Amino acid sequence: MPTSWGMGLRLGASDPQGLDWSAYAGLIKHPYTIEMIVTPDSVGTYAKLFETDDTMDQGWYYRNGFQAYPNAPVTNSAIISGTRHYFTLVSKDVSTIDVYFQGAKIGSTAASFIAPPSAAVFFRDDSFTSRNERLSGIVEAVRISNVSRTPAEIGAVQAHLDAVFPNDPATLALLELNGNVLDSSGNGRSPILLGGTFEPTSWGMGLRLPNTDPQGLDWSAYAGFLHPPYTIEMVITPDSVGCYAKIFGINDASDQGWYYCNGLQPYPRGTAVMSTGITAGTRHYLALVAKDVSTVEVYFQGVKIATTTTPFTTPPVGAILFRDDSTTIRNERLRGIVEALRISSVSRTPTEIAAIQAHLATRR
Ligand SMILES: [Ca+2]
Ligand SMILES: [Ca+2]
Ligand SMILES: [Ca+2]
Repeated sequence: MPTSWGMGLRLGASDPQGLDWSAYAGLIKHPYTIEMIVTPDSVGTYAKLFETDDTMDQGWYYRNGFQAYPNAPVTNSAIISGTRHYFTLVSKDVSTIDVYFQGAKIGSTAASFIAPPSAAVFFRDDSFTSRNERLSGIVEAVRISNVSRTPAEIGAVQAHLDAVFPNDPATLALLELNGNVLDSSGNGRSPILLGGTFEPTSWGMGLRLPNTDPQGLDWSAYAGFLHPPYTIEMVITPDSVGCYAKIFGINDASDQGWYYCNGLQPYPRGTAVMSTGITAGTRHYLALVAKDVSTVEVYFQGVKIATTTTPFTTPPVGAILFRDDSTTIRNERLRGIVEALRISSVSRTPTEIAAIQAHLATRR
């Protein structure tokens, strides 16, 4: 069925289910790594992930965590149903594995088998328990490797899974904000972090604005790129959308810029952009698509809601995000969390913007 990464294998309705890779089980010898991306419907009772003998109860299960039965479970409070799990099982020797969850190591355990195993069956319960310990959920992808994947490699896969925006040659800067403000486009255009902290979100991490000054990001070193065509895309969950909360400014001492003000306010030159969906406490995907030096199209949740006037002369002299200016005593302060930001050298198309919204919609 369709998933945020193409399609996945839906399991749980009946037996037989799962995948039999036994023809190649002999390849699973130390060092090996097995990675799987699973969104389970339940993690509470036994749900089998991997076995090396279809008649035996031994193997890997969900059981309020990850369990290489009959060994003690490796628990983690984030292993819950209905969310996507990236598990990485890395061999330490022929009978022991390190367990990684969402890109980070959460424990080590005996592996339930001595590598290489005689069989390799994924996502099917054994006949010993009458095939009742059945995984229900969606499997997104599986990778089996003949090396011990490194923490850096595993972290990179997780970062890929958590990416809101794809990277491409038109990307000027790409900030996923998953614990840092590094530009992951490869262009090296990271902003200065003026203030904020990082906290877990459904797409990795986001920048929590502290509601004290200084806060936000300073991208002024690259403001000269903001000459049409360009697009600024932001994913923000604001605590308030009341007047005024600054999103983007051109100068630390200038009141001009983009604000929340019930809707969006391109102050002082444009007209307010209103949408009933622009409310506090919900995640907003905003795309500001510059068409020419004075015209900007505003997209909200993947849909164009207005065409208005750019509130400043382009290119701006600076580019300060999520911090109010000194003119209004820094009181027009945005509160909330910023999930990701992309700045592009093109006018992103309605199709591109709708695709980002569809991708975002796969996680609340
Ligand atoms: Ca079983
Ligand atoms: Ca202001
Ligand atoms: Ca993020």
